[in-house]
Amino acid sequence: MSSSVIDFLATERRLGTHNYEPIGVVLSRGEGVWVWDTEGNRYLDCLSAYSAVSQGHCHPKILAAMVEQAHRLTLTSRAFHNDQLAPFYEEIAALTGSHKVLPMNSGAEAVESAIKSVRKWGYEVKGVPDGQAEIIVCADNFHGRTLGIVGFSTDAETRKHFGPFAPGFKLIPFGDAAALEAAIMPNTVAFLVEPIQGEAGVIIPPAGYFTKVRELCTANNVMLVLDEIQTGLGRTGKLLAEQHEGVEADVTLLGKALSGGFYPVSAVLSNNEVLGTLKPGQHGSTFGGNPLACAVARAAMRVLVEEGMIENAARQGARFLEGLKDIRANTIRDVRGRGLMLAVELHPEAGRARRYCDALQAKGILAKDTHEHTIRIAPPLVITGDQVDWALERFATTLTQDFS
Ligand code: IF1
Repeated sequence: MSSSVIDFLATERRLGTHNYEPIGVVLSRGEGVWVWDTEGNRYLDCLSAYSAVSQGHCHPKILAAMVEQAHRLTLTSRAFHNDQLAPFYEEIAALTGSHKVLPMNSGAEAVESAIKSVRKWGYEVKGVPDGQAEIIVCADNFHGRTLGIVGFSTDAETRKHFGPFAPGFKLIPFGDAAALEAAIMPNTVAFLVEPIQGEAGVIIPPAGYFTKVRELCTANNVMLVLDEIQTGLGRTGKLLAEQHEGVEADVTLLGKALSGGFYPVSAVLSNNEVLGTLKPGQHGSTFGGNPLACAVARAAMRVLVEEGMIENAARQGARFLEGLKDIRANTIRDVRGRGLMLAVELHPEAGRARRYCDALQAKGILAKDTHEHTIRIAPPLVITGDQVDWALERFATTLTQDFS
């Protein structure tokens, strides 16, 4: 490792908070599916910043929109109107079929905002006694890192020594509609769930699960809140993962690729019944709905659709999944995915997934492990068939490599 890389890492260790254990690479440039490190080595990015760079690194049209807007107006706060917010509302509502939009910044902020909104709806519309609203969530969920959210995490590392936590959440197993039915009580206001559990290791629910979930939520006047922050905007081969299930959420959360990786932009998408409960002064954010965020998000949504990225994710995702399934390696326990949201789960005796990610790095692929034994694979949605094949060759040699 060159001295400059060691300097970067030493400085990060000396001054930075050690809340990540990154793969040993210092990146300095990105373009499309490729990133380069400070030594000039090129890598195919199979993480896309956890699905935030779905449009490919430094997409020129999103960049141009950002630069153009940055020269004009970046932030006004919502104390004043700006000329990008209404067009952003129009375009995101048209794209997703939503009727009301709440613009926020990080994904966790969108999740927290949704929790506040459905609780308020519960008290003021459904008639739940004040302070008694319950929200059902799933084991192995990942919805962000704020105190409210980690309070209902089942991952010890995510919540250890951060308490005390807020009440009002009930845990059920993911993928089990009967458990949801049994958990719904008169004070239940919402079911908050990922269409596919990302951090848990790309866990896809049984066919028909969300159809039953939708029926149960409708029958019990419970808001279905789908966290599409990772699965949304084409990642699974459809605009929204809910479309694979043929259902419509009452509240949909977007983030990450909503900006193409240029800027923190998230949104809560719903209707007036839910978001209409938020009155002036009851919720907000300094940067939420700022003109720069809106201009970037408008461009990010535009290129996603105009450049056929969603269809490409379906096509190349199928190719990638088939190719992974064709790899004959006794290290592989399971291969799963939908669109370009894929994962390879290793047998525990194959060793930690991190070791395989390090080996992939040496072959020019950047991928990230999750929960010890799973390698998640999520390249930008602009990946070509040839690039998928190039990646598959390297996954095949790495997964059949003897690390003993
Ligand atoms: C980290 C995980 C992924 C998300 C879903 C909300 C959020 C996320 C489904 C919050 C964010 C990020 C957070 C980042 C790593 C990454 C992650 F490993 F943490 F779990 F993708 F799987 N809903 N996920 O995936 O959005 O506030 O981050 O904008 O915290 O390490 P955010």
